[in-house]
Amino acid sequence: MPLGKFITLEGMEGAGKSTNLAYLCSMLDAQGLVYTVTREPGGTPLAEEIRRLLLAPREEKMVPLCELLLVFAARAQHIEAVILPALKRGEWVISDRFTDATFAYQGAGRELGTARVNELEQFVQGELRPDLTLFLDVPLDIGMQRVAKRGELDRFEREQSEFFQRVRAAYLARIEADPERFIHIDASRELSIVQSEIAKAAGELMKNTKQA
Ligand code: Z5A
Repeated sequence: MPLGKFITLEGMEGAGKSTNLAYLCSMLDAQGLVYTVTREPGGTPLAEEIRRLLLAPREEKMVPLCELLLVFAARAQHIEAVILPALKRGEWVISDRFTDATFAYQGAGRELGTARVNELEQFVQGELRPDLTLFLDVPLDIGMQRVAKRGELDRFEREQSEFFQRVRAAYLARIEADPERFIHIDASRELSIVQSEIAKAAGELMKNTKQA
């Protein structure tokens, strides 16, 4: 049985990952593909508990290294319990964020650098990498306006704009380094335009999979 395909969605705050993930799933449904939808941090009951630890605002400052290790602890559980079993069953896996977010938020946002993230990526994931990553890009002010409408902000959403500028720069650097895997989508445009780009990218992957 060939492995399923692994697609990740990444984006700036309020870029519309959740909205577009639902759209991507509707495309897979239309093709009759079997898939698992999941998210990071999270994706299993234990990893969701770690997610709550990571997102909840608290009085005690969480040091960046603790944050990094919690992210990878959740990921280790998620990969072994959900992602790998689904891929081995031949299912597609769609994850709302994955390790590119760690390079962006912990590596750049928290200024831990890429070397430690690289080491942990190799240690925790082995050879597992996404086949396709959709990066939804919006200017900070537009994204934060969208997020503000949702009410209470989580620990990341409370960060200053310099933090998000570092996060965005790190995503752009990763896209530049691996243009085959990433699709960079300007998500400040109308949803229908954003979704037509998603349809094109996912359609290519489906076509290539059928031909392989
Ligand atoms: N994190 C990390 O630090 N390290 C890691 O390794 C990982 C994650 C994996 C939670 O992630 C946090 O975890 C995240 C990074 C950190 N930091 N934050 N914040 P998350 O992905 O769950 O949280 P999020 O980034 O805030 O995503 P979200 O809440 O799912 O938002 P979204 O999916 O990007 O947006 P949305 O809910 O689909 O859309 C927002 C609103 O905009 C909504 O009202 C939509 O209707 C509207 N929208 C969407 N698209 C459009 C367009 N095109 N036009 C107009 N309006 C639109």
